Amino acid sequence: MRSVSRLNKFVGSGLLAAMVFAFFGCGNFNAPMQTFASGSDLAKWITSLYIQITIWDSIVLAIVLIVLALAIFVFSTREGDPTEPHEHESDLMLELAWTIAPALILMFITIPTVRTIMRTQPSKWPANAITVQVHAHQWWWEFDYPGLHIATGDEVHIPINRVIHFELYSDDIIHSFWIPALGGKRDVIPGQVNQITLIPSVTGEFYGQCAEFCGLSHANMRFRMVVDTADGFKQWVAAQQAPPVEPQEAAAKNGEKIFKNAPCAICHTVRGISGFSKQYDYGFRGPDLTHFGSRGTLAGSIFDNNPKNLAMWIQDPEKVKPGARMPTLGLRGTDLHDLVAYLESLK
Ligand code: HEC
Ligand SMILES: [Cu+2]
Repeated sequence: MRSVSRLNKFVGSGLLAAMVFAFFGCGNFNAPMQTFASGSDLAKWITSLYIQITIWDSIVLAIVLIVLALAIFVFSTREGDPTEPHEHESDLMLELAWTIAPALILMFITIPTVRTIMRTQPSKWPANAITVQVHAHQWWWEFDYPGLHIATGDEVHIPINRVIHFELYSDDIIHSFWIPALGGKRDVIPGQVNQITLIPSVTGEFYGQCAEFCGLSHANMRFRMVVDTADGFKQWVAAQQAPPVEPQEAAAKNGEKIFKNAPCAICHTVRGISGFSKQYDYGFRGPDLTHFGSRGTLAGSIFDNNPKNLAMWIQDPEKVKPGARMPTLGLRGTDLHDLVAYLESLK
């Protein structure tokens, strides 16, 4: 029997169903980390390349499927067909065609690919670009604005329609800097400074993620990138440059004392209260907490920043984030409560 066997039919329809499901999965355009949002020039170039290649691939797929269908349903020998299929020794035209056609298709794919690679690796950027130094740590991101004297952890603000130049440093092992909606990704390598330059074109909050396996909490190494309006960015910069807020309530005041006397101050900077000298950085330095209360998330952006999560974090960092490089310091009860009140007051 030449008819399609039952097993083949079963496998075939299974594959078809899987493809349909996968296709619907791609349709969720509200996902915070999807790459089709194209929130910057860089992301647009990459998405456009992706679409071009997908179009060429789809044309090839369609041609192959049509030829395959013709071979199976039109040109195959039927049962009881007396004529033998005729043999082709060689056919010059056919051979030329299937040599030249793939070469052309490869050319259509190669030229835009190489052009996009060159475009996304500029060696020059305008003098008024905003430089952000990104330091990757196991397992959190530090953002320094050398021109603005600001340092944050896990959260980076940039203004819309300005050239943003990220310099990528690693303080330990290889990480990869990736903000799916704004383009990327680029390796962050110890001893080498890589860079990414982009112009954000929409405001909003976007999630970034380390995209290179870097140890136990690799999957917990996220960050938030907030694209502000020009005015919003100015306000944010002014607020971050301001000295830390003086605690007002009794609990927060007591919390400040605890912070100064506990080992927290060895690893964390709160400007004017505790300083961390990069000279003594042995790999366990923690994020700058000067304006910690103004941030939306904590610990590699895996928890929302609220008193409950903060208390949970300080009580036992390892328990909620495997391998976390912040020690458990045995704080509980009123001490913990007051310390949390202090940190959250640092708006
Ligand atoms: C040995 C150094 C060290 C000490 C001591 C330390 N921390 Fe940390 N802390 C870290 C590191 C490293 C991180 C980042 C961990 C991560 O996200 O994986 C961190 C993260 C944090 C965060 C989250 C910040 C953010 O933006 O994500 C807070 C808040 C914090 N620590 C508060 C404290 C407090 C309060 C104390 C004192 C009770 C303390 N830390 C003691 C190293 C330390
Ligand atoms: Cu990493």
